[in-house]
Order: sequence, then structure tokens, then C-alpha cells
Amino acid sequence: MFCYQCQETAKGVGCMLKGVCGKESHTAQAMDLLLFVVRGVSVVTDALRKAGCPMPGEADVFVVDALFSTITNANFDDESILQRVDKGLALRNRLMDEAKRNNVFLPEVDELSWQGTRADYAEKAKSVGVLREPDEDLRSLKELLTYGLKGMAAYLEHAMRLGFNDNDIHVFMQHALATIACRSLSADEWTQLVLEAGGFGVKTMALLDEANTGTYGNPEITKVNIGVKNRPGILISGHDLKDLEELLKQTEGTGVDVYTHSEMLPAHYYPAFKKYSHFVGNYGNAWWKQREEFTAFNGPILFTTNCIVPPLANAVYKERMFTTNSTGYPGCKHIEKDATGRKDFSEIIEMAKQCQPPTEIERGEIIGGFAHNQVLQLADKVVDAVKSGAIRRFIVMAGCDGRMKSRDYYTEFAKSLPQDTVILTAGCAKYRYNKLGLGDINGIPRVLDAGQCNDSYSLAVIALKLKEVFRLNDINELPIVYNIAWYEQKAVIVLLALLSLGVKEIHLGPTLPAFLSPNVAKVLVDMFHIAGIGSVEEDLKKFGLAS
Ligand code: FS2
Ligand code: SF4
Repeated sequence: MFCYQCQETAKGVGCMLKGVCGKESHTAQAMDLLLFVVRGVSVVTDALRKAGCPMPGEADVFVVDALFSTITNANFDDESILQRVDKGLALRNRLMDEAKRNNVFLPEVDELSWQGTRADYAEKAKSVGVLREPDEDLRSLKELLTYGLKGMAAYLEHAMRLGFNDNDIHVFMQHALATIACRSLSADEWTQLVLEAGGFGVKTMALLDEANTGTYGNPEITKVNIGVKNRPGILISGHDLKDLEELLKQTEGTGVDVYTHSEMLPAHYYPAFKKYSHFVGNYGNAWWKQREEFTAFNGPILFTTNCIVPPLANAVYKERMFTTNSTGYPGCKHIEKDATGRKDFSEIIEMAKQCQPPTEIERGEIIGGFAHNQVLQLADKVVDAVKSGAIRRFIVMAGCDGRMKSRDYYTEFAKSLPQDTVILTAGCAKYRYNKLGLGDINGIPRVLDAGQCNDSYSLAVIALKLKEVFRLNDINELPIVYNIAWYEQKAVIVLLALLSLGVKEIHLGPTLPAFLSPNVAKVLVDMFHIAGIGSVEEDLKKFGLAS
């Protein structure tokens, strides 16, 4: 195996024996093969589209789901990945027949000519992974693009589950995958395609924002309970609001409470979920603390998306873990939707009834709900605070959290910021500083949480609005600095989206991606002044924030 798609990759180079995330080499290889098949399907759909042939929605759904299932910490179940390979090969062959019937020219690439069966998968997987591209810079650009597409697929899938879709995004996604499979572009052309992906990232996050707010209302300022009640509970993790809605409906009146974990916390900010009195709070912290927190929770856990941490062999909660959508874990029950699209959570609810209530691990409240609509309602107050000098600077600290010690930097950085600064956050990175009690400025909290990682879109909308209010020509003239923490591939599409909006001088940490070759990193530095992080003191000085 060779995988370097996330921030925690081994030695900052690549996981080669087993993933730091817990992914086994056979699972990594199954994912390499799945991506090979996804590229094959995309080569055919791209050609069919260009020839004007109608395209079945089945291919769009397949590509999006398959990409999502290969995101860090989404799926550890070989069988679930291999079933996607089987399905993808059959789909590719049907599409190739369709191309033949319509005299559509198809390029001669391995992604189309290979006709293996299960017995051949493991051997084939060895030659189709990341290292198939021998040139370090081209490999870097192709993988950067692939990871951006994975993040885009994740956000698109959530939107699609709420009935929102955009054909242009599928067309771009499959065109980009087809290009990776069969075109020899120059480094400059690859860079252009990567930046184009950023533009589609903005489009996808805007679509998901429309889906979430159109379905559940605009997030509003909300205090979320972080303690527990005395009834049994179900913990829902991940990002999928549709699953949460179904779970809340099905648990109503059963005597079982529902708690959010990690990236599901922002669900509390949506008006539509406030009517459920058994939707009682958020339990715990970011994804990587789940081993301790799931043990203490005592009840079942539903993963709607990443991030899964493989439970230890003696974990008492393994039997209480359920997966759905693109996620999977060997031995854990996977909840599929039925023919009508409904999911039956009754098994989880019945299990919860037999469990003890959650053990209290903390108590109190945290505040959030500062997505674009809510912040723009406070615009006058915010603008006045900036004009009066009460707010000197906004610090965008969106992104992911992770288990590395080096991420303590973000807590220390937040603590060390001067009192006249406000943190704008989104994603699970917030858990590094959302319980510090950093106070407020004239009633505006010093940590404004917009929501999940995809709600980084909200932060961009807020920045663009401020640019308009202050009549600036360039988004980079705003009193905003970007100190973003990344971990997995959704952060990659968020980063590319910010670049496509013209944001410069983004600081990315705790380390720069291993998949950026020195030359590709130099291009990003030259074009966008991207930089890593240093010590808290150095960075505060660099941002002009040292007291
Ligand atoms: Fe955090 Fe994990 Fe949101 Fe990422 S819960 S690192 O998936 O997507 O962010
Ligand atoms: Fe390693 Fe990250 Fe890949 Fe897991 S996802 S195998 S930790 S690079």
C-alpha cells in the first residue's frame, strides 16, 4: 500500500504497511482498485456526454458514493469496498456497450480494457495506486485533484440526499477523473484543472448550504447543552442531516434521547431540529476522542459519515456501532435505505432502550450558529465593532481536528490571541478552543462557530459581504487572517475553494500535505502565498497580533 492523503500520514511521507488511521494494507489496495474503476466509469461517461448521449443518474451516484467511501476514516470494510468494485466494473461495461452502440470513440486505457474478477482484484490493485505515476510532480497534482474531488463528492452526496443536485458538478467531476486516467497534461494544465476544481468546490458547498438551509432553516444563535440527561441515548456522528432528521422522527416518544458527536454538533443550530425535546445536546469532542467517549456514552452510536476510529479489540462499544451511507466497519451493522429511501433505525432504538444512560463527562453549554444568515443579521453590530476598533482582526480557524500533539498549537494560539480578535470557525477544528470561555466583544462571542467543515462556505460568504460593506476591491484587504487546520480530503476542497475565491496567505497546519511535492508546493506559495505554521509566538508576530 501507499497512501498519503491525510495529514497524519506516516512520518509525513506516506503509510506503507498500515495506515496511521488504522486502515489495513488490503483495504487500502481495495480502495486503489475502486478508484481505478471510478476513473474507468468516468472515462466512458465523459466520452458519452461529449457525444451528446443521455447519461444515467446511476453513474453519478456511483462515482460520488465510491469517492466518499475512500475518504480517510470513512470505511474500513473490505467487503463493502469490493462490492463497489464489482458494481463499478459492471456499470463500466454496460456504459462501454452503450458507447459501442452509438459509435462513440473510447480511448485505449487500462481503466477500460481490464476485465478481472474477484480472484484478480488483489494483484491488479498493486499496480493502480498512487505510485503508478512515476513523476513526483504530476503525481502530486493528480492526487491533489483526486483528493479535492473526494471532498467535493462528500458534500455533493449530502446535498443529493436532501433532493438537491447539480449536473454541472457531476460533469466536471467525471471529466476531471477521466483526464487523470487518460490525458497527459503539462504541470501548468494540471494546476489549472486543480484550480477549476476549487471553483466547483464553491459551487458544491453553496449547493449543500442551499440544501441544508432550504430544508431545515437558517442556523441561528444557539446554546447547546454538553451535559447529559438520565434517559438512554443514541449518539449520532458524522455530517448527514437527513439521517439525523429520520433518527429524531423515529425516536420521538420512545423514551430514548439523541445526542450529537463531533461534526454533528451544528445540527443543533437548525430551527427544524429544535422542536424535538429529546434532541438533548452534544456529547464529547472531536472524532479522535471517540474511544473514551463512546465507552462512556453507554448507548448505540450511528456513523453517518467519517470519522471512524477503529475500536480496540476489547472495546465494549463495538457491538453498539452502526454505519450507514458510504461508511463501513467490519462486524458493524450497516443500515441501508429501503426501496422508498427510508432508513429503519428500530434496531438501534431497541438497543438503546436496553442501555444505561450516558455517563456525564462534562456539563454546561457551548454557543454556535453563526452561519452567514445569522452573522449578516448582526452585520451592523459587527461593522460598528470593526470601525470603532473594538474588533481589530478576525482569525479564520476552520478545518479539522486530529490526534497529533502538534495540534495543541491551535488551543495555545486561540488562548494567546489579543482580546480584540474574533475567531471564525467551522469543522471539528473548533473543539480545540470552543470550550475555553474566550468571552465576547460587545456581546459578539470571540469564537463564532458557523457549523460543519462544509460551512466554511458561510465564512467565505461573510468575508465577501464584509468586503462589500467596507467597499474594498480585494477580499485580502479585509482584517482577516487565515490559520486553517487540515486533516482529511474535505479540507482539501475547502482549501481549493478558498483559493478560487482569491483568498491569499492561508496558513495551513499542523503540517503541509505530504502529497504536495516541493515544486507543487512552490507553485501554491508563489501564486497564493500559502504557508505553514510556526510557533504560536512567531505566528502571532507574523499576523501582527503580538501584544
Ligand atoms: Fe472532522 Fe472528520 Fe468535517 Fe473531517 S469529523 S476531520 O471528517 O469532515 O472535518
Ligand atoms: Fe495513512 Fe491517512 Fe492514508 Fe490512513 S488515510 S492510510 S493515515 S495517509
